[in-house]
Amino acid sequence: MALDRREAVQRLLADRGEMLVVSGLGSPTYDVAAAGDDDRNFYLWGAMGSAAPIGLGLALAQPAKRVLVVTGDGELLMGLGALASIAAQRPANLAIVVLDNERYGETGMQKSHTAHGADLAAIAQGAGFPVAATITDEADLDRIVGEIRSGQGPMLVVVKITAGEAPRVLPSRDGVEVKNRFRRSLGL
Ligand SMILES: Cc1ncc(C[n+]2csc(CCOP(=O)(O)OP(=O)(O)O)c2C)c(N)n1
Repeated sequence: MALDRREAVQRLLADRGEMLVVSGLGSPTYDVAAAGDDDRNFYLWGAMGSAAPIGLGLALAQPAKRVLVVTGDGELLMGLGALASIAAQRPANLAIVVLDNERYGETGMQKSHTAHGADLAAIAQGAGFPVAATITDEADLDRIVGEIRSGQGPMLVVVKITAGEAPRVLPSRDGVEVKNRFRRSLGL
Protein backbone atom coordinates (compact mmCIF):
# COMPACT_ATOMS: atom_id res chain seq x y z
CA MET A 1 0.00 0.00 0.00
CA ALA A 2 1.17 3.53 -0.67
CA LEU A 3 -0.16 7.08 -0.43
CA ASP A 4 -0.61 9.86 -2.94
CA ARG A 5 2.24 12.34 -2.43
CA ARG A 6 0.18 15.51 -2.87
CA GLU A 7 -2.53 14.36 -0.47
CA ALA A 8 0.03 13.23 2.10
CA VAL A 9 1.90 16.55 2.06
CA GLN A 10 -1.36 18.50 2.11
CA ARG A 11 -2.33 16.57 5.23
CA LEU A 12 1.07 17.12 6.84
CA LEU A 13 0.96 20.86 6.29
CA ALA A 14 -2.72 21.63 6.94
CA ASP A 15 -3.08 23.95 9.95
CA ARG A 16 0.67 23.89 10.33
CA GLY A 17 0.84 26.84 12.71
CA GLU A 18 4.35 28.26 13.03
CA MET A 19 6.08 25.15 11.79
CA LEU A 20 9.16 25.79 9.67
CA VAL A 21 9.45 23.60 6.57
CA VAL A 22 12.52 22.68 4.52
CA SER A 23 11.79 20.90 1.24
CA GLY A 24 14.22 18.69 -0.65
CA LEU A 25 14.89 19.47 -4.30
CA GLY A 26 12.56 18.38 -7.06
CA SER A 27 9.20 16.80 -6.37
CA PRO A 28 9.08 17.41 -2.57
CA THR A 29 9.59 21.13 -3.22
CA TYR A 30 6.69 21.03 -5.71
CA ASP A 31 4.54 19.12 -3.20
CA VAL A 32 5.19 21.65 -0.43
CA ALA A 33 4.46 24.55 -2.81
CA ALA A 34 1.26 22.81 -3.96
CA ALA A 35 0.07 22.63 -0.35
CA GLY A 36 0.29 26.44 -0.23
CA ASP A 37 3.16 28.89 -0.51
CA ASP A 38 4.28 30.17 2.88
CA ASP A 39 7.00 32.52 4.11
CA ARG A 40 8.07 29.76 6.47
CA ASN A 41 8.92 27.41 3.59
CA PHE A 42 12.59 27.05 2.74
CA TYR A 43 12.59 25.43 -0.68
CA LEU A 44 15.71 23.73 -1.95
CA TRP A 45 16.30 23.73 -5.69
CA GLY A 46 19.62 21.96 -5.53
CA ALA A 47 22.04 20.97 -2.79
CA MET A 48 20.97 17.34 -3.08
CA GLY A 49 21.59 15.62 0.25
CA SER A 50 21.38 18.83 2.28
CA ALA A 51 17.74 18.99 3.36
CA ALA A 52 18.27 17.01 6.58
CA PRO A 53 21.42 18.87 7.66
CA ILE A 54 19.74 22.21 6.93
CA GLY A 55 16.82 21.05 9.07
CA LEU A 56 19.27 20.14 11.82
CA GLY A 57 20.88 23.58 11.81
CA LEU A 58 17.49 25.26 11.80
CA ALA A 59 16.15 23.12 14.64
CA LEU A 60 19.19 23.92 16.77
CA ALA A 61 19.00 27.64 15.94
CA GLN A 62 15.21 27.84 16.56
CA PRO A 63 14.57 25.47 19.46
CA ALA A 64 11.17 27.03 20.20
CA LYS A 65 9.84 26.22 16.71
CA ARG A 66 8.92 22.90 15.17
CA VAL A 67 10.99 22.10 12.08
CA LEU A 68 9.80 19.70 9.40
CA VAL A 69 11.99 18.47 6.56
CA VAL A 70 10.02 17.05 3.63
CA THR A 71 12.30 15.27 1.22
CA GLY A 72 12.69 12.34 -1.15
CA ASP A 73 14.35 8.97 -0.72
CA GLY A 74 16.95 9.83 -3.37
CA GLU A 75 17.74 13.14 -1.74
CA LEU A 76 18.17 11.64 1.72
CA LEU A 77 20.24 8.75 0.36
CA MET A 78 22.77 11.26 -0.90
CA GLY A 79 23.53 12.47 2.61
CA LEU A 80 22.89 9.59 4.99
CA GLY A 81 25.67 10.67 7.35
CA ALA A 82 23.43 13.54 8.42
CA LEU A 83 21.22 11.04 10.23
CA ALA A 84 24.05 10.14 12.59
CA SER A 85 24.74 13.83 13.24
CA ILE A 86 21.06 14.50 13.94
CA ALA A 87 20.86 11.55 16.33
CA ALA A 88 23.97 12.77 18.13
CA GLN A 89 22.55 16.30 18.51
CA ARG A 90 19.02 15.09 19.39
CA PRO A 91 16.98 18.16 18.42
CA ALA A 92 13.59 17.37 19.98
CA ASN A 93 11.85 19.80 17.59
CA LEU A 94 12.99 18.17 14.32
CA ALA A 95 10.99 15.79 12.15
CA ILE A 96 12.02 14.42 8.77
CA VAL A 97 9.40 13.04 6.41
CA VAL A 98 10.78 11.04 3.52
CA LEU A 99 8.41 10.72 0.58
CA ASP A 100 9.55 7.33 -0.62
CA ASN A 101 8.52 6.41 -4.16
CA GLU A 102 11.61 4.16 -4.45
CA ARG A 103 12.59 6.26 -7.46
CA TYR A 104 14.65 9.25 -8.57
CA GLY A 105 11.58 10.97 -9.94
CA GLU A 106 13.02 14.20 -11.27
CA THR A 107 15.56 12.54 -13.51
CA GLY A 108 13.43 9.82 -15.08
CA MET A 109 12.11 7.48 -12.37
CA GLN A 110 15.23 5.37 -12.05
CA LYS A 111 14.96 2.93 -9.12
CA SER A 112 16.58 4.14 -5.92
CA HIS A 113 18.18 2.00 -3.24
CA THR A 114 14.88 1.69 -1.36
CA ALA A 115 13.55 -0.26 -4.36
CA HIS A 116 16.35 -2.73 -3.67
CA GLY A 117 15.59 -3.12 0.02
CA ALA A 118 17.33 -0.21 1.77
CA ASP A 119 15.15 0.61 4.79
CA LEU A 120 15.54 4.29 5.68
CA ALA A 121 13.62 4.03 8.97
CA ALA A 122 15.90 1.17 10.06
CA ILE A 123 18.94 3.23 9.04
CA ALA A 124 17.67 6.17 11.14
CA GLN A 125 17.05 3.84 14.06
CA GLY A 126 20.53 2.43 13.70
CA ALA A 127 21.93 5.96 13.65
CA GLY A 128 20.25 6.56 17.00
CA PHE A 129 16.96 8.27 16.18
CA PRO A 130 14.59 7.74 19.10
CA VAL A 131 11.59 7.67 16.75
CA ALA A 132 11.63 6.18 13.25
CA ALA A 133 8.76 4.59 11.37
CA THR A 134 7.48 3.65 7.94
CA ILE A 135 3.86 4.34 7.10
CA THR A 136 1.78 3.12 4.21
CA ASP A 137 -1.80 4.19 4.94
CA GLU A 138 -3.89 7.20 5.88
CA ALA A 139 -4.70 6.08 9.40
CA ASP A 140 -0.97 5.97 10.20
CA LEU A 141 -0.49 9.32 8.50
CA ASP A 142 -3.20 10.89 10.66
CA ARG A 143 -1.53 9.51 13.78
CA ILE A 144 1.89 10.74 12.76
CA VAL A 145 0.72 14.31 12.04
CA GLY A 146 0.14 14.91 15.77
CA GLU A 147 3.54 13.44 16.60
CA ILE A 148 5.23 15.74 14.12
CA ARG A 149 3.48 18.78 15.63
CA SER A 150 4.16 18.08 19.26
CA GLY A 151 6.02 14.81 19.83
CA GLN A 152 9.53 14.45 21.16
CA GLY A 153 12.01 14.15 18.29
CA PRO A 154 14.17 13.86 16.42
CA MET A 155 11.94 11.64 14.34
CA LEU A 156 12.12 10.22 10.85
CA VAL A 157 9.00 9.03 9.09
CA VAL A 158 9.15 7.25 5.76
CA VAL A 159 5.89 7.73 3.89
CA LYS A 160 5.57 5.18 1.12
CA ILE A 161 4.05 6.95 -1.88
CA THR A 162 2.95 5.83 -5.31
CA ALA A 163 5.44 6.47 -8.09
CA GLY A 164 3.17 8.60 -10.29
CA GLU A 165 4.26 12.08 -11.34
CA ALA A 166 2.14 15.01 -10.12
CA PRO A 167 2.00 18.25 -12.14
CA ARG A 168 4.85 20.58 -11.17
CA VAL A 169 4.02 23.50 -8.92
CA LEU A 170 7.03 25.78 -8.96
CA PRO A 171 7.59 28.23 -6.11
CA SER A 172 10.08 31.10 -6.39
CA ARG A 173 13.44 29.98 -7.74
CA ASP A 174 15.13 33.10 -6.39
CA GLY A 175 17.17 31.58 -3.58
CA VAL A 176 18.08 34.93 -2.05
CA GLU A 177 14.44 35.99 -1.90
CA VAL A 178 13.37 32.62 -0.48
CA LYS A 179 16.06 32.95 2.19
CA ASN A 180 15.24 36.60 2.96
CA ARG A 181 11.53 36.09 3.36
CA PHE A 182 12.14 32.99 5.48
CA ARG A 183 14.40 35.03 7.76
CA ARG A 184 11.87 37.88 7.88
CA SER A 185 9.17 35.43 8.97
CA LEU A 186 11.38 34.66 11.97
CA GLY A 187 11.88 38.35 12.73
CA LEU A 188 15.57 38.15 11.75
C1 LIG B 1 24.40 16.23 -6.69
C2 LIG B 1 23.21 16.01 -7.58
N1 LIG B 1 23.08 14.85 -8.25
C3 LIG B 1 22.00 14.65 -9.03
C4 LIG B 1 21.08 15.62 -9.19
C5 LIG B 1 19.90 15.39 -10.12
N2 LIG B 1 18.68 15.15 -9.40
C6 LIG B 1 17.81 16.15 -9.11
S1 LIG B 1 16.46 15.61 -8.30
C7 LIG B 1 16.99 14.02 -8.37
C8 LIG B 1 16.14 12.88 -7.85
C9 LIG B 1 15.57 13.11 -6.51
O1 LIG B 1 14.92 11.95 -6.12
P1 LIG B 1 14.07 11.91 -4.81
O2 LIG B 1 14.70 12.73 -3.76
O3 LIG B 1 13.79 10.50 -4.49
O4 LIG B 1 12.74 12.69 -5.22
P2 LIG B 1 11.49 12.19 -6.13
O5 LIG B 1 11.43 13.16 -7.26
O6 LIG B 1 11.72 10.80 -6.58
O7 LIG B 1 10.33 12.31 -5.22
C10 LIG B 1 18.24 13.92 -8.99
C11 LIG B 1 18.98 12.66 -9.21
C12 LIG B 1 21.25 16.82 -8.51
N3 LIG B 1 20.39 17.82 -8.62
N4 LIG B 1 22.34 17.00 -7.72
